[in-house]
Amino acid sequence: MRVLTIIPTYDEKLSLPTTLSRLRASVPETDVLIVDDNSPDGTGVMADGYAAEDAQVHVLHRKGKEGLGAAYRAGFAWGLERNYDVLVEMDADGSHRPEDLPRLLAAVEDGADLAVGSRWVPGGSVVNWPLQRKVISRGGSFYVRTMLGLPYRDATAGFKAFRASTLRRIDYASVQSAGYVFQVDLLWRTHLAGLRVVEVPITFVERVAGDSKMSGAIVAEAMQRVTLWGLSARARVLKNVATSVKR
Ligand SMILES: Nc1nc2c(ncn2[C@@H]2O[C@H](COP(=O)(O)OP(=O)(O)O)[C@@H](O)[C@H]2O)c(=O)[nH]1
Ligand SMILES: [Mg+2]
Repeated sequence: MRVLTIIPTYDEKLSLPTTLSRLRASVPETDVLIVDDNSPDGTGVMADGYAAEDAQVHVLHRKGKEGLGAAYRAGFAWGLERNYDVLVEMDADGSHRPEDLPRLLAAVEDGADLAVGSRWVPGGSVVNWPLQRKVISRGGSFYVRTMLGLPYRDATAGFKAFRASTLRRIDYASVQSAGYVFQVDLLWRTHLAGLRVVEVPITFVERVAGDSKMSGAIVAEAMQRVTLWGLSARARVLKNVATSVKR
């Protein structure tokens, strides 16, 4: 399996060096693509330095901050064009431990179409999160599961390993979501396509350096979209029932 790990960055100069060296040590066979949105702190320049030293590290420079969804869409396109078999999503800030990646990749090798690094299955956990973030994440996952009828515990997870065929099948390029709801969108599409999703327990460690890019606008976008998807799925079911009753 040729694996590409995609790391989106916005002002991650303090975290990138550690994350990258841990990743190269834990999974030496993976190529790496850093997708930088022209970080004001110079993360992109730093990434170019790593790419110059290491043939397995690549950088995709984007003009400005367009959100996580746009960064990943560009990263997926880059990787699929180059025929990688597995495309991994991983945060730059150390929250997704590179040491957990081998277990995600093993799940894909065992037949998963999508392996999700999950905080909320037995064996999974979160370290150093304030209560507020825990409530947002668990509440968000609960809302998503209920609205969309998803059977997964961690519906907003961002540490994922996709089989290339999964991304092609779900037409990832047509995903409109900008912020973190992008992750829900991908999971929902994978589920609707009837593909095999496996949750792998991970330990999520809150960043020790730099600032979170999470914002009220990101949460609002997520709530809005999930509600809309859930309601339209219900409307479709009702319409089908009405049609079959008429017959
Ligand atoms: N390229 C790019 N990366 C982003 C953007 N927003 C967030 N990220 C990256 O996405 C990852 C997760 O963001 P983070 O701020 O840690 O979110 P949190 O963990 O939910 O607090 C980090 O690697 C960020 O640098 C963006 O607009 N563009
Ligand atoms: Mg983070």
